[in-house]
Amino acid sequence: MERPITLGEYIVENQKDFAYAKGELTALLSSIKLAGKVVNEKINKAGLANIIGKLDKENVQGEIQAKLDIIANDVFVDTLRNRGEICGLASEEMESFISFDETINLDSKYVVLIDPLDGSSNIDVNVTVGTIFSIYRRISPVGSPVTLEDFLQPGINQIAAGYLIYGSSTILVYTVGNGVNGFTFNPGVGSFFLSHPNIKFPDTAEIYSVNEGNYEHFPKGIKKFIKWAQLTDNLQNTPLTARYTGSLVADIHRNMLLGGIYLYPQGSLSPNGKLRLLYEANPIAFITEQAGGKAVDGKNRILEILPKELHQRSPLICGSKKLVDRVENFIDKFP
Ligand code: AHM
Ligand code: MG
Repeated sequence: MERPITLGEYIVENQKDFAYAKGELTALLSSIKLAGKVVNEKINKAGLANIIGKLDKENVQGEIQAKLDIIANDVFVDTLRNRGEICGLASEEMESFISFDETINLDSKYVVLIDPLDGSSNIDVNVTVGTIFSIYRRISPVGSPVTLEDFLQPGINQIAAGYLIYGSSTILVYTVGNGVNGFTFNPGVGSFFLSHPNIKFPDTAEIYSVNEGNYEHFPKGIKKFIKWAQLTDNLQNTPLTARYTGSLVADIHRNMLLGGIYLYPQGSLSPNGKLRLLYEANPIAFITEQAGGKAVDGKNRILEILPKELHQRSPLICGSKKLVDRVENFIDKFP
């Protein structure tokens, strides 16, 4: 039997494949791994530690924050600040970005964008949640405080992106632009082990994931796609299977392993969709493309959208290429 490879070993062994083959990025991924372990531990104990439930506070987008949202945000911010590999961070949970200029981190080249706890409305009912991250090279000169433009980069500039999925197992999935790999956490040993090498969307694509409660508010092309998915003369000759958890990471992870499509389109209830371009759509689009899939907003490739603000929303249609192509055809035909 082959010796299992830990995430730490894998990162070091594959350093040469990184776009910027320096130890800094390796160290940064290790810090994300460390923060992920801490958050994982807190999620596992949430029901015991009285940290489920909501706070009286709203985040910058007017959404009620759960206690674990804030805890997860603090864990990632503190870990990444203390370890010194990045010069700035922006989070879905914080109004503005942070510049780590009070520390030595100004010499770093990288910024991180993060959704520390995605799908947090699922926490109280013990359903899977996730953390989503992406890493960019700063645009402003090294040695100066970071600026907004360091964060408002199109997704094609991502150096790395990934997610942690806190499900029946905890898995860290990431890409540095040469494929996607997944590592399952062994809590007994305290390490992540390579369990899903070179993830690719399978040829079969049998699942669609969308909040169908919003059906009446969707554009015509999306409605046509959903009806087509339910017919027996679609690509599969059998209706597609509907699966939707309300946790983006869970829906994306399943669809990437089994073949399928995730849709959060724009509609009359949410004219720009719901998901955040920088913290959710871009990293998921990078991973999806690296796994052989496709991610669009209905008109444009997600990774080519030029962001204008930190908390910008975007529709997201992403998954197996042939299903995303099919949605685009319906949108063209039924504008
Ligand atoms: P969050 O970042 O506030 O958790 O919101 C994002 C989540 C996604 O994980 C999920 O796909 C989507 O919102 C579900 O939204 P809805 O409940 O409108 O279907
Ligand atoms: Mg989120």
